[in-house]
Amino acid sequence: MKTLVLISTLLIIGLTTSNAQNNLKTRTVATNLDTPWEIIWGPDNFIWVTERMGKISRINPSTGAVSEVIQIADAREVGEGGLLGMAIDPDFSANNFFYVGYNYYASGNIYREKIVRFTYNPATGKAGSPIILLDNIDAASTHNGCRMVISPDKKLIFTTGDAQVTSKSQDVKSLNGKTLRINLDGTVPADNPFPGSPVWSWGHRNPQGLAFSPDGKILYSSEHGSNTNDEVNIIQKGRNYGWPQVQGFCDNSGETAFCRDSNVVEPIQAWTPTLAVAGMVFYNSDLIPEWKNNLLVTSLKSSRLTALQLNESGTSVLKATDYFTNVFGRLRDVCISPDGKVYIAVSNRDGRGSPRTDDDKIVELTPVSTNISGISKENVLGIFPNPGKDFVYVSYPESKKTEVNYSLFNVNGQILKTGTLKLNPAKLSLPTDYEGVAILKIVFDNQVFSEKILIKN
Ligand SMILES: [Ca+2]
Ligand SMILES: [Ca+2]
Repeated sequence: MKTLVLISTLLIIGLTTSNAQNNLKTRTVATNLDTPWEIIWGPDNFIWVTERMGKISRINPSTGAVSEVIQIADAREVGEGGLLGMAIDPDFSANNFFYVGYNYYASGNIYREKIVRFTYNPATGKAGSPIILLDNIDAASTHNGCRMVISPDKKLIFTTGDAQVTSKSQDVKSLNGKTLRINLDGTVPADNPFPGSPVWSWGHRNPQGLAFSPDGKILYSSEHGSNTNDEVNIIQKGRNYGWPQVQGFCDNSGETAFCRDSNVVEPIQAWTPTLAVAGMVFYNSDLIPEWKNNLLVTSLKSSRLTALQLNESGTSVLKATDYFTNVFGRLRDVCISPDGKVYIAVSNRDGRGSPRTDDDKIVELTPVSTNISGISKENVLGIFPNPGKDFVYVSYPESKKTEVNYSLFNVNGQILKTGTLKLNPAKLSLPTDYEGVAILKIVFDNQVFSEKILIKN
């Protein structure tokens, strides 16, 4: 009976998660982490990770080996607070600076948030020399925001939550419920909207995702809604995003007057029921073609990765597709390697999840080589003769020396045959019981290549 229940459960999970991730394969990179909050592909080609209890590590993406960089002595994990966001200086190779946001106890045991710069020592693999850039931001056991990015013009941009006092979000003198912007030395940029203030945008509830478009011109922010309306916003200088008067779009009678009078910016995407949206990235690689020009958004409660396909200018969402729903559990953050591999951080040990064996994990997502729809680069493979009968020759770029696996599909995506191509060019025998267009697909150098073959028998 137990087995039957398990099988049924697996079938249900299988059904609810089918299709969308069929083109992807997963690899566990690291295990036994505790609430990884920020993951970044570092300039040293390691994955840098913060864990909420105060630890920063570098993870070797090939071996999964975890090297501790620092345990921040005064970081305090309370509820959803602790060590949270991190950003690495764009001039890291010269100055070894990185930045973190975390919660701590100020004098009088008052829970606060601060932004601190550390210096990494490549010789020892450790970090130290903390310099406080901004501190005494109100904190609470929930709603601490604290996602962090560095803009192309080298400003540190980070989010704060309302720290459970909703009125702070509309108070431009408060640092809570805001997107904040400071110089990398902690001073306030001269072009901020309020002279001498880090406030860049306001009216936020608990934003925990930030990502720039590839050209650096659009800043996206994800934000936890209350019972309704998780949001993705485009952050503009000096603008009001509505909380707590407005949730999601300006779409009910209680909101319209405030939206008009306060020139509220509406989200580009809202979810009701809420997913608990967290970290996100802008995907612009060719490795996973279906994700090009998509925002990849992790979610905790809904335990999935959602791909938001954007219009060409990046200003609106055309389509939302869910991946890996309930496959790993709660997902906190996502990062991308320079060659387009995607990494997600599982967060089942955060006090709200159900830890599974080896949690928490970082998981790598890459394309499956043998699937029709993960395509791909064309006009790279040479096919001759084409149309072909009995066999064709396949040539591929000279950089490819060793043998490669191939799959041949019909136009419905069903496999006609699979095998290995050894020489370059290689002789490929064609099926004798099939006539029409077939699609040859091979993977090498972490890319998928495909070409049509017209089979004439
Ligand atoms: Ca809003
Ligand atoms: Ca609304």
